[in-house]
Amino acid sequence: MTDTFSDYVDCTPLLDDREALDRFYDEHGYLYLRGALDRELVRTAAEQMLEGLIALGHAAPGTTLDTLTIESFEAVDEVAMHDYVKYDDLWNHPSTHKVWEKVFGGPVFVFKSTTIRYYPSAAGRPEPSFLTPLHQDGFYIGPNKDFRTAWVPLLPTSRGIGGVALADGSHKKGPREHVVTENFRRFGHPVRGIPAEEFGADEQLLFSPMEPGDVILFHAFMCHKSIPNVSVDPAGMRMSMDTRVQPASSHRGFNALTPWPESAKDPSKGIMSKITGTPTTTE
Ligand SMILES: O=C(O)CCC(=O)C(=O)O
Repeated sequence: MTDTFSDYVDCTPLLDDREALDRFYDEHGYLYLRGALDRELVRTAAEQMLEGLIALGHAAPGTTLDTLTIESFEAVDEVAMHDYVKYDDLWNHPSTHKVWEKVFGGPVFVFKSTTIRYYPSAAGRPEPSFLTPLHQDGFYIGPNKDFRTAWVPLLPTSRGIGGVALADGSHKKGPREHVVTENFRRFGHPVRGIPAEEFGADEQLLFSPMEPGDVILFHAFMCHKSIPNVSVDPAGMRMSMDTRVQPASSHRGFNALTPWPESAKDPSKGIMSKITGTPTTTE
């Protein structure tokens, strides 16, 4: 696998062309929409994340989004942070639903589970283990696979700040084998990813800088991974959030219905059962 990236293609001009939008999604497995979300709503979520980091003692009072940096992602109480970031106000705002409905061609349900990310620069240090290895969300989330992951930056991202890289068209091969990768851990457990040798040399990774208001949606079988924050001069924060969206009429599984702070506590259900290797009682 190579770590040179091509850009995501901007699909915003296709938003009002149902056929072209679906054709692009079927072929590439993603839709990158620039400036599609209300920037004020995204800014509010960023401010709330900042407020949480200050309230929990990881940034000094008076810190702004321009000056924010924290020592470590892992030192922050992730469950407590969820009380500050009112992401459902963004995900379920009428203006956001209008975008989802154009993407899906009908009414949608937004998952109650959202992951919030506030990653300081790790320049010059080993790659942080809380990042994600190459994987498919459909390996971890189900039982239905008709959801799409929605990933939004709360602050501008760049090659240095990092974000998420997608393997163009990789969804077309369907579900892939995931094996334990010791380098990537969550809640102290090694996380499963797609082995490098299973990933074709011809599978092109995409990554582009993103701005608040942009959103990238991708297929449950899209192979994707974290790009670390290695920013220097200036070293900036990576702040982003991701959730999953599915047709309103589809079955609602465990991760669809369970807020992140609750699901993070239960090693026998949803994503956690896949991470801990606990036999699944509910997916
Ligand atoms: O934001 C990231 O670093 C990775 C995102 C990811 O893996 C996901 O949304 O499933």
